Amino acid sequence: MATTCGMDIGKLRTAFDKIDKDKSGKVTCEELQQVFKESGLTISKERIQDFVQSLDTDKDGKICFEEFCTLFKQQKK
Ligand SMILES: [Ca+2]
Repeated sequence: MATTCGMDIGKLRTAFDKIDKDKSGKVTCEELQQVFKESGLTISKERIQDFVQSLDTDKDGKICFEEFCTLFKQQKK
């Protein structure tokens, strides 16, 4: 069974799909900012771009599902 450090991959997928509003399979800075806004958090575009860059291992400027999963792997340490 596929798990990511104890996290259910299905739950991660659900969370990812929620952020990925246009279902492109990749999360953009704009989509992330929208999610934070809906949560009542105002985070500057610069900070979101830094965050995306820190996860963006293939440097396409977007977060794919695989990159999204590494966020949870890193947090476990
Ligand atoms: Ca990427």
